[in-house]
Amino acid sequence: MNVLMTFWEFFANNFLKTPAYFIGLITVVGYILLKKQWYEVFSGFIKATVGYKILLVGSGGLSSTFKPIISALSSKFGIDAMVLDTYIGQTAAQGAMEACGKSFSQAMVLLLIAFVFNILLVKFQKVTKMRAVFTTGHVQTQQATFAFWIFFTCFPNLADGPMLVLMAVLLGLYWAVGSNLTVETAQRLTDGAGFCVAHQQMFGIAIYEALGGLLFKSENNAKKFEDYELPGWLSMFNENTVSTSILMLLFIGVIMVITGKPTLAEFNVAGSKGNFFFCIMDNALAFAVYMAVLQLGVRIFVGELTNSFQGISNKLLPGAVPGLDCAASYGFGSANAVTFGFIFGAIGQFLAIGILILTKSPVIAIAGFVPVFFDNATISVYVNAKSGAKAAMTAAFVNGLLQVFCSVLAAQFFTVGDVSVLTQTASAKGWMAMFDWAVIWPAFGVVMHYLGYVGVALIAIILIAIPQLQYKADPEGYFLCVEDWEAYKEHIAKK
Ligand code: ASC
Repeated sequence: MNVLMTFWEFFANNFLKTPAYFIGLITVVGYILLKKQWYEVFSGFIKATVGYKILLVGSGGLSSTFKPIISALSSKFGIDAMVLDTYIGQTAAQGAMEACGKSFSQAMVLLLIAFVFNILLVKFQKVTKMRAVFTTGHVQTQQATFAFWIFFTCFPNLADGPMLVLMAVLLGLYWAVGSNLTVETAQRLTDGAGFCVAHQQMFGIAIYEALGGLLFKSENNAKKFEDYELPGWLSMFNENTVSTSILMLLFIGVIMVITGKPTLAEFNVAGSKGNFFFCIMDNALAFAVYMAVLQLGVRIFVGELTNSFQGISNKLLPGAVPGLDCAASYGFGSANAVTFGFIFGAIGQFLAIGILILTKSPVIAIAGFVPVFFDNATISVYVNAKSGAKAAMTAAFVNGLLQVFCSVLAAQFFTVGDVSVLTQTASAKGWMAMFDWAVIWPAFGVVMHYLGYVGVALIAIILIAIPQLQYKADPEGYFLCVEDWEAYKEHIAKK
């Protein structure tokens, strides 16, 4: 048992929690199974890992540039509140767990069992119809901690062993079913790049896409961001780098002017000690820079991963698809969808926070960059591809509202005695305000809170049924979609 735990800790710390090496490892295993030459395996590892690390430079750069600006804006208004952020949310949930005598390593064991369960569900996909394996370890760590907290508040007296098993069943199902839900749409967006989404808004993508299809035009009739051909001087907006930069100059510029130079300097915003105009320009233009970096990284690693994954999906896990970080999707589709998703999501969040303040809500939330940007941009990219630009902007705006309102309610609802994610030190009051964790998991929690074990069974049954229904809708195309994208396209055209 000890040897197993030591191995797991090594694996979790060096591979699972650092997706760049995990993706590299998958590439190596895949190419070995495909019996490639050693130098092809080696160069595959380098390209997959370096490509992923470049993606991280892009997404990390976005976070490190805009996080302090958003924090400075909140502090300008003297708001002491819980932060809507995945990392602060995780710290808060961990603090709450520890206050109740549970340890973080229990969440890591939960992660292990749920991950193995995810793989088993895919292994038996003939029965389960689940095709996707989660590979986004840093997100899985956050989710394991959060799932632990939500579940524990519903069954505080359950012994550790049974609790871990029940939690792992739900979390493993959530990973397998959620990422499986995004297979078709990710294949459509990327024209068969061979991955799906393994992040924090997988149900969100499916729900907003379905609503977009109902309320807006769909597929070929919808006007997407990339379809707008602007005339005359406006044509400069047709170029992504230009449009992104101008939009960010306006949006971030307004935020920075409202916040003011002294507050920005307090939060060490880059350039805030120099000329204010250039400080604004520097930060706003950084958006276009990091987006370009991120997309370069995606282009480098996705091809490698897809090719090598055929080894895994031929030999180890037939018909499996790797689930990737949401940022991998930004390498495809319209870059303007990313920018507008961010802006409209932020407007929704700011409006919701304003309403909380005006109505004197007992809990006030402040925006954190990860949910405002990554959640809304991802939803916008997918909704744009399906139902066009208007649907994408609407979805991001509505999502911004939900992120705030639902997180505030959830943070207050899930308590054990007087411990909650709000009772920690001020630096760690938070909730993971990504769609699935602001809406779907709290909904699971409410069901479990009121129905107990019946609720757990009910959620498991619903999750198990989802891929079955997807399969039923198109039994011929369902596995073809991942096995042979070109043949799938022909199949869909015939239908
Ligand atoms: C998250 C989280 C991040 C980002 C990143 C996006 O949920 O914790 O660091 O999104 O995965 O690329």
